[in-house]
Amino acid sequence: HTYKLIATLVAILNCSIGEAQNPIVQTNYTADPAPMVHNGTVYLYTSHDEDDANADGKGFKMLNWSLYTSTDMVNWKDHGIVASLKDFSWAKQDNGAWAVQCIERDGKFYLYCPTHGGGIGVLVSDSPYGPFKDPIGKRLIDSDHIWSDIDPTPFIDKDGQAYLFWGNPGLYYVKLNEDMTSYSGEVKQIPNTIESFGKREGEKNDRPTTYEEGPWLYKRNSLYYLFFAAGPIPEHIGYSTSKSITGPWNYQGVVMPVQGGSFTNHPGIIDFKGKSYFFYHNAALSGGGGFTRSVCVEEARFNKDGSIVQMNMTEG
Ligand code: FUB
Repeated sequence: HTYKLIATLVAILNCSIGEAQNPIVQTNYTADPAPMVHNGTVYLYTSHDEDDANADGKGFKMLNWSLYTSTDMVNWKDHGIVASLKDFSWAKQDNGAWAVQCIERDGKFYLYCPTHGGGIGVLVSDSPYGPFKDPIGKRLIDSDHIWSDIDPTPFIDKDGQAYLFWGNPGLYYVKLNEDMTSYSGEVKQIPNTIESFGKREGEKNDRPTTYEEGPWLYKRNSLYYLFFAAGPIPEHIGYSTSKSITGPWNYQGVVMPVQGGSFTNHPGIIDFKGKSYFFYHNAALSGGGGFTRSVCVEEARFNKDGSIVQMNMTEG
């Protein structure tokens, strides 16, 4: 009887304090979750799909980026818009404020921002809440494949070397300098091989592998993980692992299958207070769709061999 009682109490506690409500944000359309853990708080930066995105038939309508925080993964505080295309003097307002990611280095917070069709910029602040300012006054990534320059994901390796990965359909990276606002060397491309990203099924186009977009770098024990949005469209989430941040990457399979009514999905993963959490987006809010999305989260579980347990989207 005692064991049964304890088991019941644990189950109740798990329900009441262990699970977030999906979608996390119920008052705005949000997408492209970019969680960051800093000093016991989860800072969740998101894209913001405008309410009237479906009105003119032009697709994505995204002008700025939002921030939500939590200290318990249950209650989330809305900090509103923390950065926008207007923060870049060189960006056009009809560029897209697509998937951002923030990283801390030496007490400063660097927000890598794609301006779809206009290159990738970086904003800096002394605080994760902003205000964020453009320290260089120009694009950080200004390549000759500018339409590919989306979904930047920064990562600082154990030797202190910082990297920025990004791209659709190619996956590119640079070595960031210590200032985090410039880089050294050439833009490199990760070879888009079937061994690295799995064979693409279905769609007849020039993409040989499942890699689509939305890379997210993560390290667990000594293994590097590259999560990504995978094709064919509608997207699922796949992942690859490597012993080194620059590869070679080995395709491992599906993290989250196609679900949720949005033709895109976008991964973000963190460790927080002894658990791992996998963020993604779908179309679960009322009025939701491919251009009016909602950020959600699941607890992520790993097997002893480092593989991740496949997840389904949950509601409520
Ligand atoms: O939100 C706009 C784009 O859709 C993102 O950059 C992609 O990752 C996809 O989620």
